[in-house]
Amino acid sequence: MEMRTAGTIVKPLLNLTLLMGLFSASACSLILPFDDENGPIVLDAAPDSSLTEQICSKYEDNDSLNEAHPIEAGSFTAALCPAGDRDHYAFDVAENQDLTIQVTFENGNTPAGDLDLILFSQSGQEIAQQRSTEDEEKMVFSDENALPPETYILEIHGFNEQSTNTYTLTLTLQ
Ligand SMILES: [Ca+2]
Ligand SMILES: [Ca+2]
Repeated sequence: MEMRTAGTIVKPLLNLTLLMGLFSASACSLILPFDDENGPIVLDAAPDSSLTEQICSKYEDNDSLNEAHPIEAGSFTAALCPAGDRDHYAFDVAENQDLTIQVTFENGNTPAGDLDLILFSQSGQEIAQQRSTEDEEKMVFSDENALPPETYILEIHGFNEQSTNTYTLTLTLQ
């Protein structure tokens, strides 16, 4: 009789353990929808298919001020990729010359695609920054704001270390 009593005590405990197992299993499945919600964010952050190896390597290596790729007035398309890339371009401004720097791209309203600018002097001193959430970043130095004649270095970088994008840089000197 004592053994049976003991048995009836053990069985409910086992059943309780099973129930707890089922509960925790269902609790685990409740976590999955959160993973699904994170999914679209990762998809948005993924670089688009236009980021080919060819355009990612254009004018590289140019990740530091010392490696700035020399350019002249005109327009070209390059890209910030892979993630964490920084592009530097060096150009000369002559006496009494107005300078306009225009960088256009798409998805500037998302961290994944937003690009920003910094202009440095040749010695590496920061002159100006341009950061918006538009699909265009523009710097204008004209008339009383014209820059002294010198070599300048433009840095194009992402909003964060995950930002990648193609861009068109137009440099106007007149
Ligand atoms: Ca690049
Ligand atoms: Ca680069």
